[in-house]
Amino acid sequence: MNLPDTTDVHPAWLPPEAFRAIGSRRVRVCGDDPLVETVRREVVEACASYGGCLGGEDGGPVDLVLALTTHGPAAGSSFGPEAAECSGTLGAEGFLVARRRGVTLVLADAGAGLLHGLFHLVRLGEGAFGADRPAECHRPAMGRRMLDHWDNVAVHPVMGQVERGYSGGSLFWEDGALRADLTRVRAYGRLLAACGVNAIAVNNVNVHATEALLLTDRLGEVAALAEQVRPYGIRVYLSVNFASPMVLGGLPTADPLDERVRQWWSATTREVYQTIPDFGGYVVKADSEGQPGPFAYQRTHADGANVLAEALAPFGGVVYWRAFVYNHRQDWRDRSTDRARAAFDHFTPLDGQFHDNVILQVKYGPIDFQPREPLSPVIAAMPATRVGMELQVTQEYTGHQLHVCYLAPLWSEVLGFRYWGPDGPAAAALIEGGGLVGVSNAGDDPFWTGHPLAQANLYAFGRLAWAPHLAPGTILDEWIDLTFQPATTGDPDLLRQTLHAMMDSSWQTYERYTAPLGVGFMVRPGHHYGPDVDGYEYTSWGTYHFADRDGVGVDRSQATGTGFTGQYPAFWAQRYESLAECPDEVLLFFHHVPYDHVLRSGTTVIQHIYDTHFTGARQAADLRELWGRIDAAQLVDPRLFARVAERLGEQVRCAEEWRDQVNAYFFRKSGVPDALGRRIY
Ligand code: GCW
Repeated sequence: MNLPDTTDVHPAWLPPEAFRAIGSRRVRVCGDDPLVETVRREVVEACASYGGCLGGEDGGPVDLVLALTTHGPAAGSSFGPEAAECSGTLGAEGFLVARRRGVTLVLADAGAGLLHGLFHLVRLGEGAFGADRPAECHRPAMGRRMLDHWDNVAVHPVMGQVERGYSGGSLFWEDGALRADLTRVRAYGRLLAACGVNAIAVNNVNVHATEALLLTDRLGEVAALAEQVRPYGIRVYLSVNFASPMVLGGLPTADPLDERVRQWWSATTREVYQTIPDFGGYVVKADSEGQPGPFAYQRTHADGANVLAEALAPFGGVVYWRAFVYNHRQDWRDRSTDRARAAFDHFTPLDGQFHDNVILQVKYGPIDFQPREPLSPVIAAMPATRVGMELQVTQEYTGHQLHVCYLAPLWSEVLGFRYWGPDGPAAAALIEGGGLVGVSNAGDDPFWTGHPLAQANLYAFGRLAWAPHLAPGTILDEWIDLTFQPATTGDPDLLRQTLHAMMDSSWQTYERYTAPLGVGFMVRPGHHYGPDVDGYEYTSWGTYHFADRDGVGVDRSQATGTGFTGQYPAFWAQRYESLAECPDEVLLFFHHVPYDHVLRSGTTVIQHIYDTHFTGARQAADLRELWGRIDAAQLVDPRLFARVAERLGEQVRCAEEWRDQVNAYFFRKSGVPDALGRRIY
């Protein structure tokens, strides 16, 4: 099988030129494994373009050897003790890179590792073939690095083909049917493997009637998708409806403790594995936003998750059970219910009750993927449970891929957060067992992600899941180097500087012109784009800011509020509780304060709101200016240039709208004028 040919589609971070360094070498690939075959194919293709050659396993001089350690004697012995010592310790996906006496070596214990090693060489480019390199071992920090697709098979009347999708239609389905041509799915798998992702859940966690059938009648479609991504070491998962035994099996109940239900899940799962032997497992959104779940039978979420886990266990599958459980039918007058508390209250009493092959999938913040939230306390509170963290790559709350918002700095902060203070472990270490899950931002758009610069978010998600300590700027450099090869740019330095200037702090810019100080949710209800300060204030969704003439924010203290601060380990419980010590950026998440409250930064809350909104909107306009510099030098593909330019126009407009609505709202509430006398409507 050849590499995917998707000529009308932007190649993202794998343009053919990225393979120039490898493709111009004499290469040997050693090992027998389907993924080693993929490596071979990649090398053959690269050599066909750039004049190199793939040699046999013996004889002849070579510049590059890619070998499984099982073939080590032929390959690695001359690379010294480091290479020899690594053999057998690299694991399923790790690899070693070294260079000595003009030969570059990549060693891996398994095919997936060799493939990751190949893509590492792609990142290194000519750098892999220069001076000697001491042996360097790379292993992923987390074994599970998954993207969830909120794709519907049938177009949903409100949510469309892809729920919260801003990149066109689904890569998998079109108008109710699996796409006839799945070439692009294969190309997607290749891109994902090249940034480190190794799993995809193919359908929406809100499992509607048509999509429920993927588990049974339409399983062949899932198998077809699995076939496309398998050569890139990617396993396929399915979101399933908790009520499947009723909806699909005709049983009168979905009670997880009912024997018939147990048997139904076992038999159904057995069939899944007969069709897709390397199937990954299930993703479940239960008792959440109207989805069915174990509460209907007075059972716990551990009971619910375990019945699926038992069915999957004989085949090595896992169930990702989402912790996004809260009352979405709350009475806004009810001040005792706090959505932020919900996941902790529901799940921590169940710690230790989940089977080993259950992963509790927890959104990084306690509410819902806002541009700024404190970390979910659940991640630190369930030591006897495998916990995974969920990030949102798709920009539901960060500008719908119409705005530039490079999310690696946010994710990096999240992964580095230390629940027990500076001497405790980082959040990344707490999720090693459950891994990282991202809601994908990819679709059938020719640029994959709607906004071409949003490709960097997809790339960064994979890289951070593999290596959470990587600096966002380093990841951005990798993405720039791969995506914008010298052949496609006139002045690479100008391009690099400009993209850094635009993207490095674009998340903070977005934060400045939207909801202030961690209060969140001032978006338009429903689609969640653009400002509507009171849009959710008197609704059932549990996302309020409580602004009145005197102040704003949610009192979640233990002393006088909902007590949410008490869900954190002491180090942060104390800091969040204390008005004086609470970090400014999340102040309104934890406290209701008067407008003249002085922040740690020295300004008052009201002045901070005005200042950040004026600054943020101006910075959005600066982005457009910066992009204009690129045009002058004609550095990038004109279609890409135009797409970015058009979206920057919308970002500037929308940022001004945010600025004016938020400032006007708080001026009218508070009556406090802007100290700098700027125009507020
Ligand atoms: O943020 C909310 C979204 C819903 C989504 C839900 C979830 C798939 O607005 O569209 O549903 O989160 O994570 O389940």
